[in-house]
Amino acid sequence: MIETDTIAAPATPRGKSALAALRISGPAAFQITARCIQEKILFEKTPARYIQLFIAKDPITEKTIDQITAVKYSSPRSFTGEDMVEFFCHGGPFIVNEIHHALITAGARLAKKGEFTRRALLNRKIDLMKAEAIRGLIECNSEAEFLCAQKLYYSGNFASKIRNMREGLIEQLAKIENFIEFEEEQGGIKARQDDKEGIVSILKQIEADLTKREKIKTIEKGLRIVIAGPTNAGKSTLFNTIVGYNRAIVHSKPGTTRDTISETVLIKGHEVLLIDSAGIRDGTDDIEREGVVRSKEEIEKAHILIWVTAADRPFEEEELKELMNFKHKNTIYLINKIDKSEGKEKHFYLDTKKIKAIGISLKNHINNEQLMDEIGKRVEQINKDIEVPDLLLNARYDEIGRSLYNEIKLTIEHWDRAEVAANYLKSGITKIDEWLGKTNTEDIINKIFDGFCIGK
Ligand SMILES: Nc1nc2c(ncn2[C@@H]2O[C@H](COP(=O)(O)OP(=O)(O)OP(=O)(O)O)[C@@H](O)[C@H]2O)c(=O)[nH]1
Ligand SMILES: [Mg+2]
Repeated sequence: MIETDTIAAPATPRGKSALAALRISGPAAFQITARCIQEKILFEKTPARYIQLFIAKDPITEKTIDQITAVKYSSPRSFTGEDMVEFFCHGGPFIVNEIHHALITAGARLAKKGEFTRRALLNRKIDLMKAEAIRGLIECNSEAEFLCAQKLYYSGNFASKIRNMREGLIEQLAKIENFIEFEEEQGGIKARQDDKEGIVSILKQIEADLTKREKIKTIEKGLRIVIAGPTNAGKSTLFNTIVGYNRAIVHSKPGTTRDTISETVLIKGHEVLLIDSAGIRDGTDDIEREGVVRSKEEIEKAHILIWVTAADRPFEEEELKELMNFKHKNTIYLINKIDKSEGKEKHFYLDTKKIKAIGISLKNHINNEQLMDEIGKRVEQINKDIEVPDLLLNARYDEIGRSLYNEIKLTIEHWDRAEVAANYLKSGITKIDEWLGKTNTEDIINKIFDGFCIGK
């Protein structure tokens, strides 16, 4: 499909930065740009894919806007497949606005969300799956999402992998249908067991991917690191140390923190939600008891738990009970306030339970670095343990994979009733068609592009 209008938009987010980029695409991209450049002839003569310095100006008032670099891409050798120009200017929002305004004044129109990529799709520069991969790359917040998006992006012809699976299912369907015809002549419908193997192996393939996906999903919204422990142990002090400012109230009175407090922090390049919680003890009032309930809920949801206890106080019964409850968790045990006492009894007790604790003084900065290293290592380990699925590389594929799995499972379960099995299998094939964008095409495309930003 050939678009007749020419679109323009900033390609970098609004805000102050060293550089900002803008893009223009469409049949009039070169003429419109030429009107916004002082060195019009030089621009027209500059070959495609050749970077050149220019002065951008307003096409009506001739006012100088900024010194820029611009690169032309001639159709079809561009991202959209149309004539395109990319500009780089100084990264001030005012300058970006002025250049954008100049392009609009000269005849371009403001691009809609994801319109450049949509044009690339319409012009067959990319397929639906590449468009989804681009969205994935832009949106990923975690290593897991990044690796999935990358796999999709670099898979070459990812759709052919899905088509192979579709063919596998069609083959099975043909077998069942043959069988129905053949058996009906003889008056009975009972599929043979040995024909089932092919479809069972497809089911297993999807199942393995769904398991990998589950793991990814648990950390997709970011890792949760929860600081918990008895009251007055130094939990809020630790929380403040990690976030880098006095976010939580620290006080010598036990029971200071009553609600959970959270902040996003970057640990070894990974975004992590750090949560401070109310000290665990038999609360003295309803509010404190509610706080303790919340702490326990947070402990349940934690990917990494940091248990803080104070060296100068013995273990309370409530704390020991809790310690045993979460032994299975990924836990870092801290014995804080070693400036006051060595906490020998606590170390000894934990040793008997084969638990290694770090002695620390948040006040005197003893072993703070060792602790930060340990947290970093655990965050990296969780990210390393992730296995990238073969096919279920984003939320849409996950959803389709799940329905496909159910249809194939039902097919297998009803294998002996060939007609019923054939119906389930047909509905599985419909799911694959949806995956490939053969059905509900417009809906799928709209869903993908809804998540894009303007200028992409
Ligand atoms: N001596 C010493 N005092 C500390 C250390 N770390 C924290 N404190 C003090 O211990 C008291 C309690 O600290 P918080 O960080 O509020 O403890 P918390 O575990 O959050 O307490 P709750 O919110 O009441 O459960 C404060 O007076 C801190 O200054 C330490 O390493 N050594
Ligand atoms: Mg506190």
